[in-house]
Amino acid sequence: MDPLIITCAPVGAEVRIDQTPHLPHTPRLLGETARAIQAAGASIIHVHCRNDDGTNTHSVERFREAYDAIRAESDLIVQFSTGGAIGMTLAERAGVLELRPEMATLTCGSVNFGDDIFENSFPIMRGILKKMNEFGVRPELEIFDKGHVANARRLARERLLTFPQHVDLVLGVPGGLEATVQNLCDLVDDLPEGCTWSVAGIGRQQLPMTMAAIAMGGHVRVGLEDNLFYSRGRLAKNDELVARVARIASEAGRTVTTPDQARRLLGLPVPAARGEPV
Ligand code: KMH
Ligand code: ZN
Repeated sequence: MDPLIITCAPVGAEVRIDQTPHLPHTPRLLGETARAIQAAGASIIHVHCRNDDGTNTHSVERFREAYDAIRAESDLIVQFSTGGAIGMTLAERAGVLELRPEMATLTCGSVNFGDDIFENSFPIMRGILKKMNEFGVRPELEIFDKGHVANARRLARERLLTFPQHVDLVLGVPGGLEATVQNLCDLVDDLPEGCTWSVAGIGRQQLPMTMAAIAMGGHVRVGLEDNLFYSRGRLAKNDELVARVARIASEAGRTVTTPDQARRLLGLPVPAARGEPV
């Protein structure tokens, strides 16, 4: 099996700052988190931004500050969210792509999201992909439900996307596909040839989905975006969630990637400044 790529999603858009003292809601805190999660074994950081008061923002300026802070503290692959928060417009969600992060998410279809709807109509997905293609940003395909894989194939037929790609299977969102090993296997079977994949299990499903992915040869996403708790009643820190994945992987005989090893596995350029082939 390939070494394990750990993605950390440390912020998200749904967790409130009064729910946990561990949410890195400012660029400075994101920089500190980047350093800590890389030391713990993460290779990719999935970025959402907040204002100082904890409210959501997708302002280009705030993302620029966050990007600079993460870059100053780590070599992590920086993956921007284009999902943002429920209700953001296409222009807001796609605007941050002008900063040319190495990766950004593309959610491949609409999905019920608790009592809300996370809207990803074909016009929205096309709009995001056009900006990704314009700015040379690699998508990570976010799959919340079975039909989302078919939607991604349709976007490929429209020549807005090529395969293989890296895919994140987000399981256990209230309204999306449930986090079961059977569902995970079905989705993985359905992915286009050559795709790499990780799984994000929501809430208490984070740990079992992590273990399944490690055993199956997939990759793993953890972080406070998906799960607030380390164990029952005990709030998690992002770096300790990452460290736990690395420990379990090690017990199972899988090493974790460095960020540059992850870049090679995903076919992303390795920065020449580190003496690696581009
Ligand atoms: N916050 C969710 C509505 C993404 O980052 O691209 C969307 C989300 C997906 O988190
Ligand atoms: Zn996200």
